[in-house]
Amino acid sequence: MKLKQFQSYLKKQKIDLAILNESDVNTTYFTQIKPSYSLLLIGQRTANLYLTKLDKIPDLKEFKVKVLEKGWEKKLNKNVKRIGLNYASVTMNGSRRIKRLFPKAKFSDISKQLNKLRTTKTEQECKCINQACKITDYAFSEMLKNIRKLKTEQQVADFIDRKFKEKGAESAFPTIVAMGKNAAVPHHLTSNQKLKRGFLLLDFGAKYKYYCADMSRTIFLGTPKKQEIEMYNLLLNAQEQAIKESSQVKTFFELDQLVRKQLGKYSSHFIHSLGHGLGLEIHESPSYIKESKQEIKPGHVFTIEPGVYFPGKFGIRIEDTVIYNDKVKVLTKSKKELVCVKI
Ligand SMILES: [Mn+2]
Repeated sequence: MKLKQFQSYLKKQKIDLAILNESDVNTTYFTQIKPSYSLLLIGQRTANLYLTKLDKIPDLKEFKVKVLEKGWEKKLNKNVKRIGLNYASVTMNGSRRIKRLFPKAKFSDISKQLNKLRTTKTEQECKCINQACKITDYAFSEMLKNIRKLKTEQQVADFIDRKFKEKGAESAFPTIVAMGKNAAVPHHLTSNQKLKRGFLLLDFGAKYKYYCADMSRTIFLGTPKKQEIEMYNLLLNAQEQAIKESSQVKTFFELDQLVRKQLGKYSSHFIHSLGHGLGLEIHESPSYIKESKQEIKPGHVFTIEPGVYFPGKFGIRIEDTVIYNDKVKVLTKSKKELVCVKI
């Protein structure tokens, strides 16, 4: 992904070599593989991927793949003057080791550039994210068909995770299933709580070919009261309004503010930001926070997920993964009208 673009950045910045360490997700970005251990060395005209003997040696078009054997470092060109490191990922130990390999080199931070590349998704990335979203929709509809057989939060989560695996995917993050007052905690840890009357919040997403989807739906077990229906619809309207008006605003923060306005007196119960970018990671650029001043641009993939939380009582969140081109296209297509399940 975007190797040439990154190499021209290195040239412009007079960085001779960028080194990505073993756990850097950007190695997967450039190579579209995920070795168990690797070092990626990208020069202005070279790209070498070092692997251990433990992984299958892949056939990559844009990369020379080499094995980390004893003395591998002796073959490195020690004359590099400037090295780019991802300060957001490299550890103290890792950077010390690199400095020992290249004692004369100076170091620069390339983390901002890596984020910038990844913020605008390529067509191939969009395909993977779209597929991850489809699998997420599938898992949800299968779960709804089977919910009366499921007895606890954990059983619901396990069911969803199994459906991901069935489709060659995995969970992008631990599936959240939160019953009743548990849903007032936005990141509730799924437990053995029995299902009972009330709102049931589900927040889950498949990861397909390393790319994430993220969706939340809140359903009702039993028959909701008028007040409960009203609260749900208030939130749903705010979420759909945000989708509609995303092309009318400039920045992510403005979109966030729009939803708060819409929620009126309940906006104090909306205790997190409107969403986040996602791709290889479940949380990545772009960001909704005010300080980021990030504009909504074509190729951005992000979530729109307002929520309202009433401690000790219940919580509701409705979330879609979307892509922006000239307007927002919703990739998670599960229906959002309140689903009520007889218990
Ligand atoms: Mn999310």
